[in-house]
Amino acid sequence: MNPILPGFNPDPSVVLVDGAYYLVTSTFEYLPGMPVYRSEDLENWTLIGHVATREEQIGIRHSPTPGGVFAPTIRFHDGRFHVIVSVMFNARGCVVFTADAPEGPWSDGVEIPAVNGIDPDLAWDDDGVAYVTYAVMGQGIRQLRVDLETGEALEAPRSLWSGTGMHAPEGPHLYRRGDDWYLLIAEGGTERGHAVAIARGTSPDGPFEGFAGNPILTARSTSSAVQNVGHADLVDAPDGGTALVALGVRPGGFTRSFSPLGRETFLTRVEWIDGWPHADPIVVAPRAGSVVEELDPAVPLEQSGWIAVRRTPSEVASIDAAGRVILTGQGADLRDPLPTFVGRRQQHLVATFSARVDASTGVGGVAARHAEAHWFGIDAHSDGEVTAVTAHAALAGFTHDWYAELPSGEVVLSIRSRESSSELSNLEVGGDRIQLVAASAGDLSSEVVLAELDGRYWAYETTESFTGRVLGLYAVDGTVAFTEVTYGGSA
Ligand code: 6LW
Repeated sequence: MNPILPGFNPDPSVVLVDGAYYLVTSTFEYLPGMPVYRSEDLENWTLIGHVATREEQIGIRHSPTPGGVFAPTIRFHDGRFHVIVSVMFNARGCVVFTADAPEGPWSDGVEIPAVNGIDPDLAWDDDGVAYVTYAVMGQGIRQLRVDLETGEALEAPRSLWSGTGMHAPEGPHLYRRGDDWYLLIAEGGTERGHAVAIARGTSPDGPFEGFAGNPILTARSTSSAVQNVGHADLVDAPDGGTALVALGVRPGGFTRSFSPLGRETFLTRVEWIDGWPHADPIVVAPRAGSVVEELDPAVPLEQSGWIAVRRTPSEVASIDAAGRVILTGQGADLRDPLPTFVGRRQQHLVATFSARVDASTGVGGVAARHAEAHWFGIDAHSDGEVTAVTAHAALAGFTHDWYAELPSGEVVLSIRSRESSSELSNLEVGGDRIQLVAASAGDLSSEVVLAELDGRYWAYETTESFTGRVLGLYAVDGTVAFTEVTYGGSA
């Protein structure tokens, strides 16, 4: 099964504790931040909590897209789980959180002001001294010893390795194996050139010597269905071998290709030969069949993977006694940095998201968000006479609307996407194809397709965000009630 965590889940970091694996990923401008997934076999994962359940832990209220939570590392030391992260375009900077249990609660976090870079890693030497290894654009991989209780640096940052000479060495992780220390990094940039490289030394502070066989993993210049492979972490596999988790995208297209879901988490195996790791190429193997998931109002939105922009889902939405999701608009749409929007990751290349909407006291509907300048949606407003339905597409500062009228009353609003052909002879050159659809709830045969969109323009490659597509509910004005909130997907 690959991806193991479909939908945007980049920069995976994983730790093995007492026979269970715990994995965290980047969440940028969304809350709750840093989902913690648990698995016993590295293939089947369950969301068990989040590191940042309170906005104050990461302070992203004013961090512009694509800032926020970049690339956390999860480790276990002295009976406690640790997650270290850089919160970008934000005063908190590098923060280390701790918890007794991986599902939380996680601490408020200790800032480490001396780390002025991205992708911090945590490792400890035999004396229990903590090493933070991180990346600074243009300066390679750097490191310093830190007092994790106070966040104070125990020395000035040192240069550790600048990789094999490729662009953007980043995403470092440091491991001890026997008498050796290994420094794993990503390089080449988190686009099609991405790659994983490794170096070895006899102590955690180096010197490190690069492996002559680097990169140990990349998909660049291949026809692999998973591209951008990089930003990896190593862990002992259940069978005693070594496994590697990495980010990758599943682009649709011919030579130019586009990834609506963003960077997902994939798994592969590693063999050690003469003291160096060799990773198997990542093979895409989506779960067979299709899923239909209807929102269960009895489960808090956060626990079923719902997220919101710079606020927690429970700050944006409530569930009323009848089990309806209630959103109250503030006069702003998804262009706003604090939109009234709650959503969930699109996890399949073929997906449908729909809700039954009572817009008799407000304006709201369903939307797909990538960023403030990249989203599309369809909303409704009913008065006693008609239900006015408007589809919107926002693309890099341009917006376009389509309008239809249905009989007054509740409507079912849907977003449907399907893969486009990857043949050059076909005019559908990549990305996916999207329909924005409305129907009267009492008469689904009244269905109107208001807009058909070319999904190349709402993809990881074209939007300003580091995330992927998030499908959800929004309100612009007044109070809007949603029922039958349903996600369906395949592949
Ligand atoms: C992350 C960097 C990268 O900090 O993209 O994949 C950045 N690589 O390592 C955001 O995910």
